[in-house]
Amino acid sequence: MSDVAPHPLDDPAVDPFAIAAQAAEQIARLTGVERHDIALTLGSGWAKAADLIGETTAEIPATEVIGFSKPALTGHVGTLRSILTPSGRRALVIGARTHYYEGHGVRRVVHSVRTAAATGATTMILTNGAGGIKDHWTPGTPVLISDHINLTANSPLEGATFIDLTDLYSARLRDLARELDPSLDEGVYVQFRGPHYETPAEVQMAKAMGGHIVGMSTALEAIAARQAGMEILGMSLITNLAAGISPEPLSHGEVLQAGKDAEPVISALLARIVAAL
Ligand code: 8IG
Repeated sequence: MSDVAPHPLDDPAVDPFAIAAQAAEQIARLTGVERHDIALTLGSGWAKAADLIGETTAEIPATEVIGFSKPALTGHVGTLRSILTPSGRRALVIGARTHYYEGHGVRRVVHSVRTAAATGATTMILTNGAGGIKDHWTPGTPVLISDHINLTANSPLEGATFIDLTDLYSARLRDLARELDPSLDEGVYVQFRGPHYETPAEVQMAKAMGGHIVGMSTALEAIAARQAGMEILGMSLITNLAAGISPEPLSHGEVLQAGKDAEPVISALLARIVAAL
């Protein structure tokens, strides 16, 4: 479509960190907040947290900021919110996630994380809705991500950029979350490309590899967040048992409903975590 403007991140000659820096400047101007301290990406089931972590002082459509793409899914809000927390910290809430399965490349997937880092955020909270491999995780269970297995066969790092991923998901932040809710379980997140859900055989493969959670986001974002030097907290809302773990087939409608039902509880939990950071 020749009437669509080319996306800046699609030009290999463009430095993605320069675009992220420009995006951060635009956010500072549009929100009137010079620097943010914490950033949160709210995935399916987590959006209500934005209303609970503090006072929203500005909300802007993500498409007004350079490098952000139009949301692929309705129900994915597509805004950036600046929130003042009760402890006086500035949180940037990213309600606009670009998924790898959209096929626009990894640069666009991790642009929000790089932008968050460029706004000054040193903590990155990544949330998602996902499938559970542990059969006692009923739909609506929030779990901490302890580590990940990246099955996308891709990386946000370009060239010979070697980044250590030991303790990628901060043990300190997981401990802090568990202090607030000792019942929180944790598991290894396996990112598949999607957008199809896994076959039961693929879920068994993920389990045999040491995985506990299956999803379509977060791992690539976490790598970019680590590259940017941020401390990362990852949380999944288990909205369904992964294919074949329960005898029932997966339904997108049920996934959405489980997310809706759990939303008030997990959003309140996330708000308490942010308050304790
Ligand atoms: I919500 O079962 C949600 N997202 N890969 N598998 C994968 N992603 C998911 C699933 C799931 N449920």
